[in-house]
Amino acid sequence: MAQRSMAANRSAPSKNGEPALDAVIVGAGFSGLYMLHRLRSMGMRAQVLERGADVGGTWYWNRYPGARCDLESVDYQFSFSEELLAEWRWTERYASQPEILAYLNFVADRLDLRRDIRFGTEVRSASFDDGSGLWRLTTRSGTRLMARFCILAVGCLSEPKAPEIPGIDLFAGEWYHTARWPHEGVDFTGKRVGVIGTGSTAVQLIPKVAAQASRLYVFQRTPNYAMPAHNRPLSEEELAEVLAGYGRRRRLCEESEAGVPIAPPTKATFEVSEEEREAMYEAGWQRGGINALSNAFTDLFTDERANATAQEFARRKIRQIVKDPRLAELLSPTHHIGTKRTCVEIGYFATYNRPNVELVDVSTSPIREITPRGPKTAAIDYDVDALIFATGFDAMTGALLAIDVQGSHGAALREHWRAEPRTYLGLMVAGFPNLFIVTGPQSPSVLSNMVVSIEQHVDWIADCLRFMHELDFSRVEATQEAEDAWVCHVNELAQPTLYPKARSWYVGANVPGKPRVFMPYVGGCGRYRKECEEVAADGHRGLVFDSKVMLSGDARTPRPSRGHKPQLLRGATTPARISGQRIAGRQGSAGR
Ligand code: NA7
Repeated sequence: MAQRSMAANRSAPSKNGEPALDAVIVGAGFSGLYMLHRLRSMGMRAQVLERGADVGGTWYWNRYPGARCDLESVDYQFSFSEELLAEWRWTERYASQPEILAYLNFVADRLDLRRDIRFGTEVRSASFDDGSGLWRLTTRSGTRLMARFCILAVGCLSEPKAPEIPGIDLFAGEWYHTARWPHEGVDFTGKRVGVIGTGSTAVQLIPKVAAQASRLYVFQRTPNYAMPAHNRPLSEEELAEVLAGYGRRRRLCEESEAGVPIAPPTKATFEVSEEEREAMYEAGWQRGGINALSNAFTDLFTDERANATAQEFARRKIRQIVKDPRLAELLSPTHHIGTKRTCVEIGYFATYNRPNVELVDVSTSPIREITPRGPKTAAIDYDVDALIFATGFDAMTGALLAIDVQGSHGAALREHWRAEPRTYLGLMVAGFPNLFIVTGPQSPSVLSNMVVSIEQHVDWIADCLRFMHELDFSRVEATQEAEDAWVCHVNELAQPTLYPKARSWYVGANVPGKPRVFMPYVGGCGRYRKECEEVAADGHRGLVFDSKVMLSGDARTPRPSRGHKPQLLRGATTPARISGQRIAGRQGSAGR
């Protein structure tokens, strides 16, 4: 007899007679691809809706010159499949955008994911129908879909933010936003180019454009800290060694703060002598990477005086690289290091030694408008042929709120989040049944290695759906109490740190009118993972299934299997030759 799959359990017909999907996933980046694979492997009928013309998410859109991951490539990949790990070869310590995009295409092909992805499909609205218990989605082109579960895998940095400068429509030259870069590339040879912004994106882009342009004006409002990448090719031997110990390496990532295999610091800044401190910072600088300095001491994110020592070290490095002391001063940040996203650079500061590059300080004299000739400050009219906006994103909530999401009884997510984003575990929202968010606000998300966090979120969601299937539930929702307690917990963790003090996109400061609240969970990947596992092991505490409120230690809830990691349903589809076997080897983590 054929085994019953999860799909057979609860598929309900939609009004037009089409069977509703079990799940619709919005977004085909790392999150959406793995979510689709997990759900399919459990026998669910799932479909991904993706606004881009192909897979990749952030790596599909951000094709600007110099785009590269700021985490080591061997850690910025999926770990759930031994075959994927064994077959893919990273060529550099920090993978470039084309290589990461090629990797995601490889994953999509290898897992045969494309047949369940609708490309060029932008979701406009998603609303929960209390009567049928289904989500109804509409797309920009008017397509309608129904699904039992709606999973938003839209990414944290996917809603580009234009600068609030009037006049761009009048500009006579060509202009680009880095997050919507032309696929055919742009040749700036011999052109006068203006770059607005000096965040991570601009730090990667500027050296590349400077090498082509006849003249490059960099309009800087706030300088940023940038650590050396020390990028280099990866040898076959090095890759083989990493792969041989990958399970252990990944476990370190999962248990770490930031999702990278770095041991946490053990000493406070002033526990060591000045010489020892200097030596530790120097060693970090020589290793390079985003955590070069910020992982040196335990108190760098809580003690302003401690943080100042790392700041001063970084500023000294800038003074050593940039020959003109006036420029070095302008390029020297003053905010608490790490509280705005630290950049990773390849020749960024040295670019300012080039004769064709001019740094324009717009901190005191902002760009007032874009004229047909270019940016205009109070003092100067700049003449450029091309303008590049490296002005970032409406981060963490922008892409979620771009969709008109309505939960039970028409409750609007935009309203629910008017004062601040509110979630349970960053995964669910009270009043929005059967809705999940991958790497949502109040999860470690942007403070962590996104791929490590994505795997954990997707696994948690898939396990929750498995749990529902086993108990024949069709509806799940976070309770208001659970959400309130989580928001409180997240805020309490962030409050004693220096993070909320910065004018960063972490607090929404880059978007006028956005609530000023620190959005990520600062407790670290390891602690967060434990909290999620405890919730699941405790009968999914804080969730309501159908009308049954799950309480801590609820006796009527069957205890999940050890580690609460489900086996594949017999009879469910498993993509050819991909075992889904996780190699990290954590207790109870096999069998996917
Ligand atoms: P960011 O980090 O938000 O940087 C945007 C930059 O644009 C930043 O330097 C802003 O200055 C600047 N900006 C924005 N509006 C203006 C105006 N009107 N005038 C001058 N300068 C302006 O975005 P990125 O794309 O670099 O990086 C985002 C993340 O993507 C990154 O952290 C990685 O995780 C990947 P401000 O600092 O606001 O003064």
